[in-house]
Amino acid sequence: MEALLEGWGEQTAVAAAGRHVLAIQDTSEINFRTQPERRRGLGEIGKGNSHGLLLHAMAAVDAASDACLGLVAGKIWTRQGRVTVPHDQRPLEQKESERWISTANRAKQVLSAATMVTVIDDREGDIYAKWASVSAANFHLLTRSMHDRVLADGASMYATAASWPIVDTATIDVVARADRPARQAKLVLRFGRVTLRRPQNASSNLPKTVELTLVEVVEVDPPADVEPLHWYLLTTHDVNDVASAWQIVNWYKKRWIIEQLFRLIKTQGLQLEDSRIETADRLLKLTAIAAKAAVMILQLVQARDGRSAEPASNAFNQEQIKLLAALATKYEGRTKLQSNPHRPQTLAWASWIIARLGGWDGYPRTKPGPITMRHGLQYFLGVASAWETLKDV
Ligand SMILES: [Mn+2]
Repeated sequence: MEALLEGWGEQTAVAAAGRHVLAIQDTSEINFRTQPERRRGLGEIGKGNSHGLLLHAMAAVDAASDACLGLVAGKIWTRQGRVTVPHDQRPLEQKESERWISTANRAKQVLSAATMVTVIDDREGDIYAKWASVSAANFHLLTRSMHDRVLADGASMYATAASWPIVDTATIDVVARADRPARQAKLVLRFGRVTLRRPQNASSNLPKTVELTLVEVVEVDPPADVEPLHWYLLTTHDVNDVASAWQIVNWYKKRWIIEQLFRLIKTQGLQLEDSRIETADRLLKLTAIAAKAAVMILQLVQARDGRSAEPASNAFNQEQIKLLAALATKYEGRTKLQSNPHRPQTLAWASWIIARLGGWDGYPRTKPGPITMRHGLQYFLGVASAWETLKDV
């Protein structure tokens, strides 16, 4: 398991060199079917009414292009029984929330060749110990605030933000979700500096205060029955003007890429939750492999239009790239329309080949999706491992 998780970051470390990397982390519950007499070794998830495991993953994304560069680090576990000591009375290292900090710290090593890193977490990652201990030069944090906080001067953080002037407005398209239709939302923007006071339940080894930037975006005049958009984004980045405040909002919006990865693992590609493997130990390993495969699928789908200049090495090693080139000749069509239009050794070129292996006809009128890429990858990785084996015979 350790080796599988280590392996997540190997190619990512190389791909990250010289870039500003958004290191986006989140947790997803993987639900497996069990019966009371057959739990497959799996602990409780959700509200305790289902069984499965938890996948915490961090993905690296190029801040300028949105290209997914690979997985960075993470953790996969299943719960053993129920914890009886209340959350507040446990030291951080005994809480599951420790993962937000340890994964961010691991990113410092894996992404050491990046020019800048911004770790992005949803509200669960709003932990004082993280704000107080993780950031470093060119290593930033950006997290949506979980709850109001007391500032060093005793004031409420949210009330303080409300006293700042509105510096800009914008109208954005909000996509439809199960619980709400698509709409246009009018947003107002404020930002400023805040000095957080160490909460009472935080370790007294941590600094008494931490200074951060707070960017608030809030929807005005929302339609009736709709919960208005309201984000308080805390970050270690300096924000001195309206453009950099919107930049923070835009980086935070990239968080959906990790949600997309989880969808690829579960419902939109790999159907991991349908696995029939019987033991938790093997399901944990399968999940680590599925996460890596989901990243490759995402990279291939992202590259299919040929608009990026990303190299094939973001997803494949040198041996695999040689094999891709060998297979490519077999799939060159009789017509120009059916030939690989992308520069060799690019990710777009690899994407075209994998899609062909997955059953795509090569005509640009249809675009290969995640399922096609999954089939192509499965075939390709099978051939690659047979090739590896035969080489040494
Ligand atoms: Mn989350």
